[in-house]
Amino acid sequence: MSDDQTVISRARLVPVKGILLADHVAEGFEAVSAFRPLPSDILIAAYPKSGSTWTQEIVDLLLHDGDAEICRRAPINERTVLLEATTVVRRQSGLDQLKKMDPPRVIKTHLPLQMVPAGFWDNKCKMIYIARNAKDTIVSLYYYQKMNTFSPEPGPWDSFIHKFMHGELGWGYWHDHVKGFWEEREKRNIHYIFYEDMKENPRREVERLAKYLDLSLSDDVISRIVELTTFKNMKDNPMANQSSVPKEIYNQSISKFMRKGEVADWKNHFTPEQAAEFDEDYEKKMKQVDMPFRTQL
Ligand code: PPS
Repeated sequence: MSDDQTVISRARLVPVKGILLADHVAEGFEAVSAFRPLPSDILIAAYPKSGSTWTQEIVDLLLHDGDAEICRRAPINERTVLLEATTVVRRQSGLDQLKKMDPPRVIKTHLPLQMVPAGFWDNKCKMIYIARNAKDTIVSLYYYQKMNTFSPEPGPWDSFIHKFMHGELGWGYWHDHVKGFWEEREKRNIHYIFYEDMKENPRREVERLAKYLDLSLSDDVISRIVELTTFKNMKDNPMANQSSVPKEIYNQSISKFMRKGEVADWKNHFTPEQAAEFDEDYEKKMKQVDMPFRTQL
C-alpha cells in the first residue's frame, strides 16, 4: 500500500529470448511477435526514455499536415500505439487498438531489433529509431520508474546505475539496443535519429523525417510542427503530456512525464566517481562501433 492508499503491484522482469521484459509484456510477446503489419505502417523504435513520444508527436503532425486540432483528437497513446502495450497498464492492448486504426498507422515499440515482428521487415515498413546518450537516458528512466508505479521499483540511484550497466533493467542492454538498429540502418532503411540532434536543430530533424516519409510540406507547416513540438508546448498539451494516464499508473506528482527535456541533465545526478565507472564500462561495450553520441551540446 502506498502513502495515498493505492494498491501498487510493480512488474517483475522475466527473460524472453534472453531479454528481460516486464512480466505482462512477456506474457503477450507471442501474440506481438505474430503481428502482421500493413506495408503503410510506420514503426518508431527506441530504448525507453530516448525521445520516442516527441518523435510520435512529430510524425503524427507530419502525417496531418501540421494540423494541431487533428493532432489533439486523442491522447498520444491512442493516436500512435505501443505495440506491446497490455491491459495491465492500458484500457486496451496495443494489438486490439491497432485493429481499430486506419492506415497509415504509427506504431511504437521498445523491443530490441531482433524481437521486432518479422512482418515489419517482410513488408519493408518505414522504421524510425531514436537514440539518446546513455547517461541522460538512465537519469530519465530512473525518474520514470519512480513515477510509473507498474514498472519495477528503481531502488537507490547508485544501484540503478549498476543495473543499467549489467542489463538488468528490461528491454536488454541499452548498448545492444542502440547498436542493433544502428548497424542495420542502411541495409534495412531505418531512419536513425539522435535526441541531441533534435534538441540542437529540431527543424533540420523534422525536415529529414518528412523526407524519409516521402512528404513534401511547406516551410510554414514545418515551422508550425517545430513550434508545436517544443518541450514547453508538449508539456502544456494534455494530448501529448501523458496527463490522461490514470494517476494510479503514472503518478506525475512524483515526477512529470515531461520532466526536463534537456541534454546533460546527467551532470546533476552522477558523482565524478559514478561517471568514471560508467564511462569505463561504456567504452568496453561500445568500442567496436563508432556512434556519434553526445553527452552535452
Ligand atoms: S517513454 O516512456 O519510453 O515513451 O519515454 P520517451 O518519450 O521515449 O522519452 C521521454 C523523455 O523525452 C523527453 N521529451 C522531450 N524532450 C525535448 N523536447 C520534447 N518535445 C520532448 N518530449 C518528451 C521527456 O521529457 C523525457 O526526458 P526527461 O529527461 O525525463 O525530461
